[in-house]
Amino acid sequence: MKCVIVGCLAFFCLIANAISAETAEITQSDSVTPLLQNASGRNATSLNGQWTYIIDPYENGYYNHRYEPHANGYFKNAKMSSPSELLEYNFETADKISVPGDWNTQKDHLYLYEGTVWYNKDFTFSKRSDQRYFLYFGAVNYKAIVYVNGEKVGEHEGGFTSFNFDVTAFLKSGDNFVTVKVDNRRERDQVPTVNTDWWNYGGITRSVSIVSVPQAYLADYQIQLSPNNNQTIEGKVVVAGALTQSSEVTVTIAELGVKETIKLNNQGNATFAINARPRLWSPESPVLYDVEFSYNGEIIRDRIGFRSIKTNGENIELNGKSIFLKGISIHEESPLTSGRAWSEEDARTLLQWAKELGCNFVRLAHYPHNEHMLRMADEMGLLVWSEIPVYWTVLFNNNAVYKKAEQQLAEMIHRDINRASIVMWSMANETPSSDARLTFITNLINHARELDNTRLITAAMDTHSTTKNGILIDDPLANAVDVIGINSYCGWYVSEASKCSDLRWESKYQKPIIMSELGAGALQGLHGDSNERWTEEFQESVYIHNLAMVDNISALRGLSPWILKDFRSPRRPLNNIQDFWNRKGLVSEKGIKKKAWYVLRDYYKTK
Ligand code: GCB
Repeated sequence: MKCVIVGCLAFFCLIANAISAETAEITQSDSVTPLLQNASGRNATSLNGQWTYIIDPYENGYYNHRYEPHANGYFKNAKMSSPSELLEYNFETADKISVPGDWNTQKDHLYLYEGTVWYNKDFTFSKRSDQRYFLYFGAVNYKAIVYVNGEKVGEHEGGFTSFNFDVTAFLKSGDNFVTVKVDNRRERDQVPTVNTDWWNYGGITRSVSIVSVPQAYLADYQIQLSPNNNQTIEGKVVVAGALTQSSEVTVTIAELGVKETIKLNNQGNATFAINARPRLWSPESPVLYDVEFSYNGEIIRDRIGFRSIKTNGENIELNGKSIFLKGISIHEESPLTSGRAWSEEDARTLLQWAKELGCNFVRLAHYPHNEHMLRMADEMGLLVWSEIPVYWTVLFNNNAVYKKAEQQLAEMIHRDINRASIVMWSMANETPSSDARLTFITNLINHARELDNTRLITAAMDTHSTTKNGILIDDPLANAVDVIGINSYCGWYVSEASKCSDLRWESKYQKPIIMSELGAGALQGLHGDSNERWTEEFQESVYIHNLAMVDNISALRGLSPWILKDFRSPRRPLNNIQDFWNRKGLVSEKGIKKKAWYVLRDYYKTK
């Protein structure tokens, strides 16, 4: 038996075609039950659909008039038993709202609302004594306090990551109700903080379901190509609950002739390594295999791609070959209707646009996107940069804020660890340089590498020094990442488009560079001179000169211009031009292509 260093699984002892069992760690945050791996691949009852809601700006449903938490808040879903009784809320007669979905675009009067809204859903359920039940939320922006049948089951903070609670003890056979207090107020000590350039869409923005698993269940698994040997598939399994029933997990990949029985150790964990020769996943050939994990009567199905990603000097290597990342940045906003995107159709449309543009890469900004985006990227063959909302000026010297960022990082990695498309975890966007910021983000990087060091680490930076001919990349954070992301708005926020082509970039670091943002605003349909701001011609010219500029950056290994589609932002009030839309999209909010679209598409044809 020999110990091999294999990236994320560095502590794994591998025996060819054999299974070994060791203790592995499961990611968990303090406030919620550890996230079930692949909730969407398990037995589940959907709670999507119409919920009732009550707007509660003063939080009457939570605090009494002395501002003490209510024992009988709205979460009790009380009913008036006699006309003389006073109850000033009633979910039964309340207005309805769709889940998933943000409230801002569903209800005109909530367009700009930030605060508390109570959601309630009545449902009937048939409970089995041999099952355990998890109430699973794809995401709630920003804080959720969750109740089942009037009892609190847990709370979660962070608007873009999935979470679940074990509700076995709270559910009953027959009539049940779930109540969620959703609060999307922006606060200085949150991640993100008060100041962003996107709409603060509130609500239960992604799917809700009750997932049922056996009493002893497979809680987590990880499966991937060994970073050092493309004839080995390796991973780990973690079982939770009463461990007495079964001591084996079976992994089947029928197409590869794999059926392995993995022996668990007495803590219910095991690592494994299997000899196999999968065809490798890549944008040209996004091969996915049907993988089944079975344990204690439960079969969990997943679709898995196998590939490797590394840097080598200034190169990024996918499956051992240098690659140039032809990308575009994307916000999680519905392609034609705006509002927070959440559906498979939304994901398909957005990513299909990226494919049409000639992309092999997307930067999913500025927070973890819904799971459909990642699964669709796996299917369609798009490499992904996935990011947490450590954006601009979060409180870098505040440890509680650090913990929130770390929790979101862990939740993002945990949910998406098995997606071949994700090649990069991004820690931050445009954070002003300081010692506190460097410590904060370096700690995040260390944490990300502990959880997953099979992928690359990046961050989008915008602090550089100027030189005689141009710009020197010298942000100390660049030392800590694998790939340097650079946001630069030559011709829009600085300088003039025609001067950008001659700008020379130098870097102090021998690392790959991705131009993670560049761009300019244009109102689709507005035409004029290329010097006239907001015209399509102005944006086109910025693209032409910036693409000439980036061609001179010797370590450039990709770009993801800003941005695929116009998106809503309260920072953008200019009448008749912006009207609360950031206009840097290559397509309008209605999906109409602007002139710059064709410039980028033609550029990618040459790459
Ligand atoms: C940036 C930010 C992005 C903004 C963009 C803009 O640098 O990273 O979130 O939306 O600029 O349009 O100003």
